[in-house]
Amino acid sequence: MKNKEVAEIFRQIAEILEIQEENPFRIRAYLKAAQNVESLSRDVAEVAEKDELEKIPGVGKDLAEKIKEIVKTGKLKFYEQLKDNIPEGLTILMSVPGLGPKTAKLLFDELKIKNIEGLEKAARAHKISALPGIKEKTEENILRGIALIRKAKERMSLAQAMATAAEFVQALRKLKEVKQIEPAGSLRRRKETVRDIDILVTSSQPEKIMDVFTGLGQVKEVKACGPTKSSVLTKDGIQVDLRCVRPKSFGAALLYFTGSKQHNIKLRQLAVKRGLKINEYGLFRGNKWLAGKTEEEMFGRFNLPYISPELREDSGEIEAGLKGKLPKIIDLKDIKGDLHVHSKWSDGASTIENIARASMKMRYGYIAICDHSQSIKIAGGLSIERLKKQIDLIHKLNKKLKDFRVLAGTEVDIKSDGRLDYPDKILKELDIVVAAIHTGFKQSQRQLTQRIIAAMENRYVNVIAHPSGRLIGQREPYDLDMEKVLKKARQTSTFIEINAFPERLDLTDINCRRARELGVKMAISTDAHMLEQLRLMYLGVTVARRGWLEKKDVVNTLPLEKLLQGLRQKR
Ligand code: DGT
Ligand code: CA
Repeated sequence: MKNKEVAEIFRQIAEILEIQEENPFRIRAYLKAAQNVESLSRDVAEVAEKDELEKIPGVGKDLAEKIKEIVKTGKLKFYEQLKDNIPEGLTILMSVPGLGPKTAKLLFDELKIKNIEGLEKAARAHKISALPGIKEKTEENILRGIALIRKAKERMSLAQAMATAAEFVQALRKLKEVKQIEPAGSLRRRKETVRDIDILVTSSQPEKIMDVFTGLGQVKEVKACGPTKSSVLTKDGIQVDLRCVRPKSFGAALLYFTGSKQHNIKLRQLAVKRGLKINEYGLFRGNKWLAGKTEEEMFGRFNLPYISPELREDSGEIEAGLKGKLPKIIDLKDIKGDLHVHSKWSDGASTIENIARASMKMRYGYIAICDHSQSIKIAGGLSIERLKKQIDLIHKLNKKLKDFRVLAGTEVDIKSDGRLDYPDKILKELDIVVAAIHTGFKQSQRQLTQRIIAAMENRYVNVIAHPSGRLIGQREPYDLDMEKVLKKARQTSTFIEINAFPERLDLTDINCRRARELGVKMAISTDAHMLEQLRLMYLGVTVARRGWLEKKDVVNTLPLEKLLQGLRQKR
């Protein structure tokens, strides 16, 4: 997949343009295109081949040409030229999250810092805050940014892991020697980030499989090759381990290599208590083989029901299973609609009608159009007049559609003082109001928490979108008292969003679980800016599953009428 490569180049361009004090709209265009290319579920090369690049939001003629060039040559002349104009050390400094291009330039010029190590040293020695105009907090931010990059280098996003694993599984599944094949590890548990990809196959002819595996086109380096385990590095630098066991041990191996390690340890303790031995080959009493073919069979031997991989974190799932108290976690097919989608009216790519038709094909019953509000100009926020027009259009469209409803909504900005970006008299006209913070991330915990609470106190606000504001690997969550926010959500009957965008996944799994304990209802939404992104719903559902959520905890599992009741209950 070239998607990451393209996104990376576009991000770098944006940074260089920023240092050159270029037009912010132009900079934003690159960032936006980067994000959208990265989130495609298809390979961007394939999109280019079909000549459909311009369907990607934020990608016009110019960027489409640039993507084509990257896909074809692996490089971009425009970017190379830009880079030639600025020293490499400066590019490195600019890649640190939280370190703006201007400060980077200052550090490069004044302190002659040229790499991450130098930057870290200078920050620790407080040489940076000694410079005029630099706040003490900057050093803290830099160190956090460095930690973030190091972490991001070690772990990839779940979406990327799933895409990479799928390529390998697809290639290997075709072999007649492969009996069963299943990705395991943190990927199968759907953790939000994944260190390496573990794949399990069963076969009685492992050599052939390992040969094919290590010879696949996406492999750059073979780290180990043997009949039971091989490891490779892909061209993207991702490690993939393939393990081969006999069919008889498939369940035992799948259980073992899915983990988590802590979950395995708990199971082993249970086994020991019963005088049994458990490993990746099976469950044994002495040398007698008791089980191993399927996971169900393995769990059954411990009087446990099947525990979904997403729950296997040793966070109470085994205890709950023994008591018969495991939740019946939500499933993708429970979802009846998407409550946060952008159209062409703001910064999305599609017309409202096309979004509606695509949603109907997904067997949804409704979809909420939530474009940006007026002050988010950079994302084409709607003036009150335009929003009124949009509402009219949606009402007309609904008359045409059968058994489906487009909800008129907004993603209204919560301003830095907690006020909303639209007056109540227009919010009142909407079916659903989603509110979110887009600026002022550096406010104090008290201020940020208060802003969100103020928004929830508004009787028209139904959902708080991407509540923590984090971008995985790029931006830490802002400083929020999440406990307070969740309690207020419960008290005001405001729903909390689980944003399914790959780098957001926000609310996080852990907070979902806490929200559920507190009786808060959640909405799983894609925040889609193009039709294809409606498919990201599955990622949001994985977060919900890891957060132990059931169908009843998620409002967009409700049929239309019930959902509408839920939306009106605050008014
Ligand atoms: P990751 O790769 O850091 O995202 O997380 P995992 O969970 O995929 O970890 P990994 O790849 O090191 O190992 C895969 C699974 O193998 C892990 O989830 C559980 C199992 N495993 C690995 N090492 C041990 C161990 O020392 N003891 C036990 N009981 N299980 C282990
Ligand atoms: Ca792993």
